Amino acid sequence: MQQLVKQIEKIDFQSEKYKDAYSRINAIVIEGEQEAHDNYIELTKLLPDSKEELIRLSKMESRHKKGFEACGRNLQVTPDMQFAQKFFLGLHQNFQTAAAEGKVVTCLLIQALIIECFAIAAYNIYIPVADDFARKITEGVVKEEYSHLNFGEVWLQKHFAESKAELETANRQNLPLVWKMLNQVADDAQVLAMEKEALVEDFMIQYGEALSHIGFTTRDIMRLSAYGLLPV
Ligand code: PL3
Ligand code: FE2
Ligand code: FE2
Repeated sequence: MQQLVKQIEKIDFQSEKYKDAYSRINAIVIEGEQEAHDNYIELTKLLPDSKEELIRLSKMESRHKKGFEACGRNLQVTPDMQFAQKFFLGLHQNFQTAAAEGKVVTCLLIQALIIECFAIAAYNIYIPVADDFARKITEGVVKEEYSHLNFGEVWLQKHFAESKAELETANRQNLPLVWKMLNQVADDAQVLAMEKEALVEDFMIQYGEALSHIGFTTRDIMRLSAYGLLPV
């Protein structure tokens, strides 16, 4: 705690170094919220029974995007959207391919589990070191992200037996991308006083808990988590 207080005292939100790092992190979050919006809309085609709920989730994502755009404006930062689109390309393409093949389980794993857990970890670690304006926005956003994660958990739990094999394959294909993304963002996150170790830890806790809610055993979760460390 004392360490955190010292760290926050040192953060100069107006320094060129902070604003430069923020231009990429802010863009990643804006792009992530936009893609999350698009992915929930795409999912309405695969899950017509959940159409209304998915539209409700997609509207929240649009609001999150607007909130983070305001955070960038508040610091007079222009988000580097080109960088952010490249950052998400791997997960984006895997989602698109799965959606085209009607693989709803893979789509849910990518969006509702992996991306939402990534967002929850990042936002939780960001909140204590954010500027006052961004902290309030991020606190509101992260609460809603838990409900998106929950949507995926509930559906996958209900269909666990027939989804298990596809979940394993989708995890194997997509979890390594998360580590690649974390490594790409680590230096910029550090400038914002967000530790890579804390991001990894929070992500693994969220993701592991999600897998356990769906029905995987501890043994399965260890194995699935280890796949993240192997090259795709
Ligand atoms: C889904 O609702 C949102 C998807 C957003 C994904 C965000 C990933 C963030 C990784 C970057 C770590 C720094 C976060 C800083 C927070 C402003
Ligand atoms: Fe969101
Ligand atoms: Fe979300």
